[in-house]
Amino acid sequence: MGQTIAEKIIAAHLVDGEMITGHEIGLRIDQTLTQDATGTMAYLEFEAMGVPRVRTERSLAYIDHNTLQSGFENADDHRYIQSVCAKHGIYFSRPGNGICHQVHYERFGVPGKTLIGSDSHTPTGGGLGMLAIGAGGMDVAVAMGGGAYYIPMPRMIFVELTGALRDNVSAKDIILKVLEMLSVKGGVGAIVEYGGEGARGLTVPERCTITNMGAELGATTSIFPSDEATRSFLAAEGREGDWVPLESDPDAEYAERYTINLSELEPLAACPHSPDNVRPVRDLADIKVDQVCIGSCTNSSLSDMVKVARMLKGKRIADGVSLSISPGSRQVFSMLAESGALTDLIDAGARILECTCGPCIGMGFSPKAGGLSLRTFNRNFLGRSGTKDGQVYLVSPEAAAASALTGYFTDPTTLPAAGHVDIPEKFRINDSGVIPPLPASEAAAAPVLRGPNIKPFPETRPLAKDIYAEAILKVGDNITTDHIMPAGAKVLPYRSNIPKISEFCFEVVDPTFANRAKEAGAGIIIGGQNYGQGSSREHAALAPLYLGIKAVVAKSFARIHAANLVNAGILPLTFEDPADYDKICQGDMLALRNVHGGLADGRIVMTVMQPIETTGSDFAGSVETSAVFKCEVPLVMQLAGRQKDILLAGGLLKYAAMTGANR
Ligand code: MIC
Ligand code: SF4
Repeated sequence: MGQTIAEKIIAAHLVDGEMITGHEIGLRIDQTLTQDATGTMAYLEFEAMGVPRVRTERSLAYIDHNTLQSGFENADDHRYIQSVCAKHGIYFSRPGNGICHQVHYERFGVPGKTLIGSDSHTPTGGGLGMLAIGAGGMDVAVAMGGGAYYIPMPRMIFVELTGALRDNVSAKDIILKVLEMLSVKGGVGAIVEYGGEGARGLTVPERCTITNMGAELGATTSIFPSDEATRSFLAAEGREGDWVPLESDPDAEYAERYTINLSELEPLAACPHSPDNVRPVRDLADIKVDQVCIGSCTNSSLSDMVKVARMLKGKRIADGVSLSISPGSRQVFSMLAESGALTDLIDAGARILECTCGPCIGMGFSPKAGGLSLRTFNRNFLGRSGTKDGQVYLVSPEAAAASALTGYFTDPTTLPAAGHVDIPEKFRINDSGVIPPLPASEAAAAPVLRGPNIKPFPETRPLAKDIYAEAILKVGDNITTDHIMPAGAKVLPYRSNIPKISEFCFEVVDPTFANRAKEAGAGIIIGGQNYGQGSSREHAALAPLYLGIKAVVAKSFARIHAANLVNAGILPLTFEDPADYDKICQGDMLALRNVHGGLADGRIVMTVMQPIETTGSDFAGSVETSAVFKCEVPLVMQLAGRQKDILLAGGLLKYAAMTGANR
């Protein structure tokens, strides 16, 4: 039987397991990346493993998420990461050098290689024909130490692109269409491969827009063939030698197939507060816009920026709009400057921000109260912009530029065409923003520099035999890691300080949660479908761990978050019958007995008790609580054997130390 592109790369990197859909497989990892917001933890974990030098072909640490440095905390994190990199064989991309995913595909990504990154948009590299997967920091730490990376073998989805994009319709509209078709859950457990005539006509940066936002489908990753377009992109980056051809076999089998005719596609927008809440831009026409943000790892390539500059050239943005532009990398920024396009953007009234994530993760540029913000980004989750009632819509750069000009939602196909932007013959190459590690001979003596904000990661514990805990929080479907562990300018400085950051846990959902959980000492969270979608941040597991959360019971989980829970030693459980979700109320007392036996069986029955308040018999009339039996709820533990062992050991780091999994 023929193979898909992903199956070929998996087969070439398989070190454990069989390629049977749903079965756990272990992959050899060629490259890793981290960013600063997840990187400090990942490197603390890597240090704890005691491996002197990374064992990958190439590992990089990017500083791109938190560069505000309002206080010593971020600067300390940057310095810590830089010193770890120098010592342990990791390349360090300085703040201002660009957003990790953009810089990585420009300068380091290689078709056919495996990459894992402690950021959920690592699949961006799939636009270059890499098998690029987002992971938790601990998994990245283990991979840096030479250990395998484990995932359930994904099913294969094929999206055939036919026809060609019309003027001012763009790659962003393709992925928004896929999100409309498949939803934020449609890609869970799958790799999405793109092909067909329409795919061949897309440049690498356009492909990377699509693979980037495949993360919002919940997909393990997305991938394009490595073809002539890939070769010319790499040649323009001075890296033609990295090119290898890659395509699926004609008789490759896919679990699902979809077709999108690009000629019929129109500009789309994802409406608040979910990337799959997609509507045509023309339906939203005439809604007033307060701010427009262009950039992020989805849409900050040179061609994205040049198109915007062409549309804005000689014009002025509307008085009621504030426009920010964050070029994706120093390469993009310097080429915009050199070509004069930057002047067109500045003259039109744009505010030029650093080459970082910026507003995408709420690092400044939050909209006004209730403000409507049009963004070329990939996520519009509640509160992520930094303004709780901000209304964030996700659009293409063309729709963003058109709307910035008019001050209202504007279908860009009603304006003159921005035209196609070809890949230049040569990009401007300047790698001075990437600092290589010290040679091994000097590394041993090099110090690791820690500031006072850098605290050790919380103690994980071997899985308890019995768990008795309160249903400390009950939440609905599609809870994102932005709900669990918010980001933004106020919280990000504490990414290396779990005790402090845990104070913000679930803040947007229930500001009393952190205190209640800590006081209770033990808690279980009840969730709906797709619990933990979004970011790879393991803080969404480590903060609950610190607050005493023992298990999360949900209708279903997002892949990276479920893995992070296991890595932190928290039990992820799913309802055998999703209707049982309705039987549990926040505040109920829950009992899981003989958890180890349940783990072995893959199933456990949870006893639910309802607390009742009884007035105590003492003279003070104090209130006491006792509980009465309510029901029993069967739960499933959908875990691979290795994950069970990780839980029993008390998390991935302890497991790796016991088994030498990182050796
Ligand atoms: C995101 O887009 O949500 C982030 C911020 O890049 C996260 C990583 C993080 O929380 O640090 C992600 O996507 O994994
Ligand atoms: Fe940064 Fe936003 Fe991309 Fe996350 S999605 S890596 S915050 S630009």
